[in-house]
Amino acid sequence: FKRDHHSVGIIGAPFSKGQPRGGVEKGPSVIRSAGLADKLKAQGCSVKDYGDLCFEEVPGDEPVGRVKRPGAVGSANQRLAHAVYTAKTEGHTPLMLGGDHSLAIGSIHGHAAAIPGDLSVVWVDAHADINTPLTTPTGNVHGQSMSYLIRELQSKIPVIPQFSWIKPCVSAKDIVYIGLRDVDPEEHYILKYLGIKVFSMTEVDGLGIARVMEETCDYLFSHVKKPIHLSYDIDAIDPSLTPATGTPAVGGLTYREGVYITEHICQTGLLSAVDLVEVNPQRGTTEAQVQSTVDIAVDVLLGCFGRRRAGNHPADYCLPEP
Ligand code: 6HN
Ligand code: MN
Ligand code: MN
Ligand code: MN
Repeated sequence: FKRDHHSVGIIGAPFSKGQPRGGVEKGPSVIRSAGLADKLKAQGCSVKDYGDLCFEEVPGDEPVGRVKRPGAVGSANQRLAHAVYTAKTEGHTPLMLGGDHSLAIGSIHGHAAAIPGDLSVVWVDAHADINTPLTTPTGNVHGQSMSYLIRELQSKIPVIPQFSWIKPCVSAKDIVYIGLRDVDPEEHYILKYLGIKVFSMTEVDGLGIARVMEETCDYLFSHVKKPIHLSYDIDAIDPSLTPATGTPAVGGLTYREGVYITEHICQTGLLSAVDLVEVNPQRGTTEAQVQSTVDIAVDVLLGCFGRRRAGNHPADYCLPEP
């Protein structure tokens, strides 16, 4: 196992229009304020902060079919795709701070465009976010992100002019879900129909997180070792720990399971881009609830970029001589 040195390219994406609740656009600022960049540097990462993206207002942004705010979602993701592409081609590991999970469309799209072959996706979430525009029960794009990206699903996706720039870039066999526990019936059908690998909370309970991560890597590495895109929805973790999020679901990952996933993926040496989404400081009822959510989000990210609970030291450390 390698543990490589990362240069992290932080991209803030203060965007909330993939769902109806205000506040999730404040995710980048609360995660930054918790000291993310300094903590990454303290553990030996280089950090380039690209700042927050600026998203345009889209007037008269009427739904297309059931899909809400297609103009805002389409243009924000196109901008994000470009930013992730740039960070990646400049040699950084893009870290996208959301914002809602519709942003995975642009993040994965930009990542895929910047690397020569295909990537694999590890999607850590209570939800599958794989509704098509025709199955979505809510019209919210944060519950549909994966459907636009999966090659095998394209015949089921109607034309949405604001999304016409999106080229499907992920194969169903290169996706692993971890933490699912709130999946719509149509989504469950899609996961089965495409044969997508899923470790729901039932598998986390039955196998334990160590087996789940071993099997995740065995599965993804069975052919070629592709760069990993980790898309981490904070609602994967139990809402008793991370309550400040828009669509909490009981029965989630413990803190230790949530961090173990990141430690394991980090030590593969294949982590190539990360999303951390759905932190919403307006959804906690107390300041302590918001703080807990943000602190855990930061710990998840530190785990992605080399922090080990056993401790760390610089590769060139020498004991002081008396
Ligand atoms: N998320 N399945 C529901 C929907 O609206 O399609 C919930 C989606 C939640 C999305 O948490 O990123
Ligand atoms: Mn999600
Ligand atoms: Mn490519
Ligand atoms: Mn979710």
